Amino acid sequence: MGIETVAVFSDADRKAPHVAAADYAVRLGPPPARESYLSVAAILEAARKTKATLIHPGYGFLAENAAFARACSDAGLTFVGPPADAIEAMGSKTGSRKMMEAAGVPIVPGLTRPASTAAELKEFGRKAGYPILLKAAAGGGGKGMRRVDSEKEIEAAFARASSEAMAFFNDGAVYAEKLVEGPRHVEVQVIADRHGNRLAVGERECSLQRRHQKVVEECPSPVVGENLRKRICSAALAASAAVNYVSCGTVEFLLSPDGSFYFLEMNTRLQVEHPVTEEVYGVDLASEMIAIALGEPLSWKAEDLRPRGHAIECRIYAEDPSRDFAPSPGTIESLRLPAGPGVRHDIGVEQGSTVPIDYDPMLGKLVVWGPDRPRAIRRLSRALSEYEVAGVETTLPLFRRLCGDSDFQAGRFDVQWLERRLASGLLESREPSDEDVLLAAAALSDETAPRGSTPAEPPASPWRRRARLESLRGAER
Ligand code: MV4
Repeated sequence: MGIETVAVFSDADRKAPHVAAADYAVRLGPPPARESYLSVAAILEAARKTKATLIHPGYGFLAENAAFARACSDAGLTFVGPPADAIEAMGSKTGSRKMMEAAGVPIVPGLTRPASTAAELKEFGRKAGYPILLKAAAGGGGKGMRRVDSEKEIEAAFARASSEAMAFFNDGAVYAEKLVEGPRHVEVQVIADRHGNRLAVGERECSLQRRHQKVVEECPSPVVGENLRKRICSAALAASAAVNYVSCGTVEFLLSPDGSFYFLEMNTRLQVEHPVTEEVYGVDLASEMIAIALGEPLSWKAEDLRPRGHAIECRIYAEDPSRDFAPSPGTIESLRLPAGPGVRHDIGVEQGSTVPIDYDPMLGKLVVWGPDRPRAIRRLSRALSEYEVAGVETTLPLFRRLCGDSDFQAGRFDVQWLERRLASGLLESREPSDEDVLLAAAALSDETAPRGSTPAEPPASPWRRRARLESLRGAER
């Protein structure tokens, strides 16, 4: 865009690639986020010192903080994101449900205001039928959520949900919804400019989650056809119009196995998984967001937005899947990235980078595009087999296993599938083949080879193994 950039960094990120990539860089403070990336004063001071005019908040930290958006405007800076009022309106679950109902956007049957007594919840349970779900009104991310299967559990569930909501959000308000069984998480990308133009850029499938953290995202959803896409996109546009939304945003829906969908919440920011939409729709959401903030009209029309092929994103974390996803901080000793057509890396580290314990340990995202879903999976599988990270454990082995899973290949999963599949041994070794047995025997008879059981990842192809053997023989000669 020809715009000079200023990176901000904490002491933990002084050597991070984004610092070197930007035209200027400003230190915010020590590693704790409160004193650096979450410090509004430090960020505004960095902008003042460098005479910045725009601030892009990214997708963490202050990205959905209405007070920060206002502080930017008050300081004469352009916040690259939605109006503070839209952030606020979507911040309350009960408040946003009420607005969505009024705007004709389907919401999960349930209350649109917090329950003040257990009796109100019982009345809803009797009317709607069990199971129901208690949720924190201020919540999100599944915190303070509680399933209730019968009236006799209400009192205890209400007390626990309420105290959990208090602990997490400093707001004990709780409401109830009918439980949707076996749902998928499907979300719609919306974008709007300051001139009243508003577009939906298709949906993303985000059902593959663990502890309410997305792990793999796709565009399009394998279960959304043209008809459903039209309906869910028009619901998302109505949702964003109801709060006068401007900029990039995402409307999350629960998609029931019976084909009905319900508004869950709206994320008033650019999301981590936006690249899959960019790959399939051929757009650049981040630069469009900046253009919108500068007052420009949307650069595409609805007719320009046609999905092409299929994209899949894997979130690569410095976590050890074989140890219940324990964080694995340390130094990236070596890094080899796969390349080729349809392979994209959005990555924040390089060889020699340290992964601090201070922040979310996402190293980067591998995004693969293919002409259709089966070919995107094959390309992903090949890219994963070439991807090498040494020095820290990563979630790569999980993705390698996933590519070989028949439910994943068939697109047959709901929001709980990944956790169930991890519990049923997704990461464990398969039945060893004859070849595996021979290799294990060879390893046992070799004093220098590491002892161990069957490899936890699919074996390399016989061709590759042969090539490695050949090269070892060559080294001996
Ligand atoms: C639900 C639900 C089933 N029925 N609401 C979890 C986080 C929050 N954003 C909404 N969540 C859910 N709400 C009703 N009425 C199931 C979930 C849910 C879920 C939703 C999206 C992605 C992953 C999830 C994992 C477990 C439960």
